This record gives sequence, structure tokens and C-alpha cells, in this order.
Amino acid sequence: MSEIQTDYDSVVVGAGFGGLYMLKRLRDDLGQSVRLYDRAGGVGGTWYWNRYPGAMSDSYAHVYCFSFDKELLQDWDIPNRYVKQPEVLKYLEHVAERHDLYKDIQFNTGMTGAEFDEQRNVWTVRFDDGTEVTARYLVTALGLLSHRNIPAFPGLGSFAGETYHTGAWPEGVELAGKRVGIIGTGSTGVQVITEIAPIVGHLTVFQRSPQYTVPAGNGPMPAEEQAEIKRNYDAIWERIRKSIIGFDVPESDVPAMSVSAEERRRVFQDAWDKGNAFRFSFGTFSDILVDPEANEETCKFVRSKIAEIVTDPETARKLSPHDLYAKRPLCDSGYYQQYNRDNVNLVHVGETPIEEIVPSGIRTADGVTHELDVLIYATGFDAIDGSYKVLDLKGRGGRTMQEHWADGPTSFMGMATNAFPNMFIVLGPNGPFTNLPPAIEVQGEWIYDVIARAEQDGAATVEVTREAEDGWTKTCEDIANATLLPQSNAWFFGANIPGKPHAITFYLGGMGGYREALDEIVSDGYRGVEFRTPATTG
Ligand code: NA7
Repeated sequence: MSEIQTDYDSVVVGAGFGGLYMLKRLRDDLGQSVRLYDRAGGVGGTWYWNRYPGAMSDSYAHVYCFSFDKELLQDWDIPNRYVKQPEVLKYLEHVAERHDLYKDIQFNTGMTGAEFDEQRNVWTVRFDDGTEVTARYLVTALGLLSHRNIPAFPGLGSFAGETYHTGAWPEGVELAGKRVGIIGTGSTGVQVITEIAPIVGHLTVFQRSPQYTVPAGNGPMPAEEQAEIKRNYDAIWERIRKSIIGFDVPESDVPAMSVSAEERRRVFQDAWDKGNAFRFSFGTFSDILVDPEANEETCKFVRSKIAEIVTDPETARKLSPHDLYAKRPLCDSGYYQQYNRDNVNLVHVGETPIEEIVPSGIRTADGVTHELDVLIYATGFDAIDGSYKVLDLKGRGGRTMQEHWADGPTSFMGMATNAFPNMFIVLGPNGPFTNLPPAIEVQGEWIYDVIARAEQDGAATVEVTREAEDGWTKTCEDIANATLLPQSNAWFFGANIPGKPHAITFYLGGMGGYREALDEIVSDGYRGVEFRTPATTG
């Protein structure tokens, strides 16, 4: 244990899955004094803010939870295949209650910055209420998708009606009977549109890029199936930890073009009927995201479904993407079907751009003003590093995170950066692209192990080397560049934010590969991680 006096051993920021897990482990398993801060008024992270209609996790419910609490896995009811936002929130509130976490959490307190004092090897963390605290370790779990993106449309702010961003959805919004406009058809837009189309007076969808989306296949979870899952939970988590994508869906090893056209269609249809975006991308064929021909076959299948479902051929044309199937895979509960309603109108702003937001609605380049009572921005987030770049974070030598990430966000193993000693990031850049709760637990275990080792060794600082960080960045780039994904304009390459450097921000080598890489680092004596005792620092 350190002799240095600080307010806490560790400060954790963010009360979503990541922050709650870190608080629990560092406090209860390592015996540290820990304080967790969140700008929100409750736990939940992403699920606290994203209360928009239709918000649902598109991981199966039985794997959208922590694996560490085996008793809770047995007790927690799984009434449906998927969990909607209120249920995820209820689950996380229950976890916080059950593990007595609330007493160490301070809500309504947003971190504004933090600075590392190299003389004392201490972080000073500052908050928006003007207070500051000191800690030896800083663990940030700010979320991949928490810094909201509102595009700078001309006339922004001039709209006279109600305006909402899906990522900050207030309680009590009434949409029934109103003229609603929505900008954005990413996974959020697809969920909102599907949920509200039946209740609003009129819905105008402003779509910049059409989307490939497949059925989610939600529905009640039969009791026998739930019992079976609970009996096999250990095996399920084991499978997930060795899998590619971590969603508990089958992962195919059959290349798409190795089978006949008829067989391909049968396999796609079977996955379509069962539902789940990740089953469709990873359970059908092994090379959809790698082989352009396999990818185009996938696209053709979804386009054929759009043509089957959407009755108006012009609307079907506008809804049909012609780019790669290489963005974040989407699923829905009847998205394309909504365009057959008389009260839903699709404006393809990829063809007819938004010219201006005006007090009565949105004017598009064809001179039409779409009159609205409510305008919804489902325009996503400045993802991954967005939540960090707005902070005043200073590491060794006064290096800022903005300087460190000037060419795009990087890290070692998605958890730590050089020049920021004793700081760990849950779901930092170049972490695994998988179902997130298991990824968070794998990262949390590693962060815990590193801090525990530092404490055991009496280390004053623990810091990843520049070489290790650069090496991991290169590994992630090489893997990503062997796939079709970087050719898409997805948020996970920064492509959704004008002027943001195009960067690889995920490790696409799968959960199993990621865990093996972590294990190798440990068995190699924590290669790339420097533990420095007081005698070797300063
Ligand atoms: P996404 O996936 O980033 O989607 C944002 C949507 O907003 C997408 O359709 C964008 O079109 C659209 N957009 C963004 N800027 C504009 C402008 N300037 N004009 C018109 N349309 C625009 O965010 P989501 O919230 O849906 O999902 C984020 C993640 O949250 C998701 O992947 C899940 O993991 C959970 P584009 O496609 O860029 O042309």
C-alpha cells in the first residue's frame, strides 16, 4: 500500500456497466477506497440517457448482463429474448443495490478534467460543481457513445417546435397524433421509427444513407428455454469468451461462395427467420465482412427483402442501400414495414439534402418545407474519443489527451495510453468489437489485475509504453484492413463526424483473440506495461 495521502485510492468515472464493475472489484476484492462519479442522476450510463421510444439492446437478454454474479444469473427473470431500455436500467439499479454500490457513488457530478502530478504520482480529478479530489488511480468508463452529435445544419436552433436528441431523451414526451420528423436511420433511428410510426400523426424520416437491417426476432422467452440457459450459464460464458463476437449466436466457418446460390439463400432465409443482426452477419457465412463477393450476396438478399416488404417501388428504391454490408449490423422489429403506412413519408436527404432548419420544420433542397411539431435528432455520437476530447485531461509532462489523440484515438489493449500513468479506460479505443458486457468484464478483470499487481509490488506508477501502444494500434489496423469494414463510413471509424480523422478504433480479431492477446501479455511478465517503484520514478 502507498504512503501517499489521497482522498481515495481510486476514482472511477461513469456509472454504466464498466464503472459499476470497477467499483465493485476495486472496493470489494482489493479493499481500496473508491469513489464513483457520474454526471447523470442515477446508474445506467448509456441506458440512463437513451430513453427514446423503442430503445432496446440488440444482444440477447441472457448475455446482456454481468457474468460474475452467478446467483443473480439464476434469479434474474428473462421474460423476452431481448431487453428494452427500462429493463436494462432496472437490472443495473438492482446490481448497484445488491452489491451496496450506491454508498460510494456521487451522481449529478460530471468530471471536467484531471491532471497527473508527477512529483506525488497522484491524479487530481475535477468536477463541474467546482470540487476536486485526489486519487492514486483514475479509471474512466465514460462510454463509447455518450458525446452526442448534432450536425451543424443552417438554421439549427430556429425550429419552433419540440426538439430532442435520442441520447438525452427526457421523461414524458408525448408524440401521439403529432407531426414528427426524425433525422438519422442508424440503429437508434431504426428503433425509434419502428416504435413511433404507429402512434404519431405523421412521420417524416430524413434518411441520408439507407440501411441494411434484419429482423431482431424478439418475443417471449419460453420457460423451458430460460431454464436451459440457466442450467448452462457456465458453458455459455465460456463459449462467449472464446467466440468472435460474444453474442451467443452460432459463428459459421463456411465461406459464402463455397455453396450453391440456392443453399446461400436458404441459409440467409433461416437466419432472417430466426432473427438477430449478429446471427445474420456471423452465423450465416464466415466471410461476409471480408470477401466482396460474399458481401454483395448478403446485400442482394436484404435488398430482395426490402423489395418484398415495401409496397411502393419508389420508396423501396430509396430504402435500398447499394454500398457494402459493412457498417454496424442492425436489426429491427418491423422497420421496412413502417414505410407501408399512409402516415409515414421517406425523404432521401442523400439525394435531396437538408437545406435549412426553419421555425416550422425542415426545408430540403427541392424547396419543400416539411412542417413539423417535433424534431428528433437520431444523429448519433462523436464516438469513442468524443467523450474524452471535451475533458481537460493532462498526463505526464502536461500532455493533453487532445495532443495524444491528435491523429486519432489509440491505446494499448483498449485500456491505457502512454503518458497517462495510473489511468485506465474501460472501452477505450481499439478494444474488442463484441457484445459489450462480456468485453467490459474482460477489460475490468485485466485492469483489476494490473492495479492489484501494482499495489502488491508497491509501485508508484503503472504506465504502458509508447512502443506497446503503437504496436497494438498497428495490430488493430492490420486486422481491420484485412476486412471490408474500413471501406464503410461508420461511426466506428470516425466517419460520421465532419473533420474527424479516419482511424481504426476497434480490435476486430474477436473476443477469443483479444483474451489470448491479454493472456500473452501477462505470461510475458506484463509486456508493454511498466511498473515503477518510488525509487525509479521522479
Ligand atoms: P449512428 O449509427 O451514427 O447513426 C446516425 C444517423 O444519423 C445515420 O443515419 C447518419 O447518416 C445520420 N446523420 C448523421 N449526420 C447527418 C447529417 N448531417 N444529415 C443527415 N443525417 C445525418 O448513431 P445511432 O445513435 O443510430 O447508433 C449509434 C450506436 O449506438 C449503434 O451503432 C449502437 O451500437 C448503439 P449516415 O448513415 O452517416 O449517412
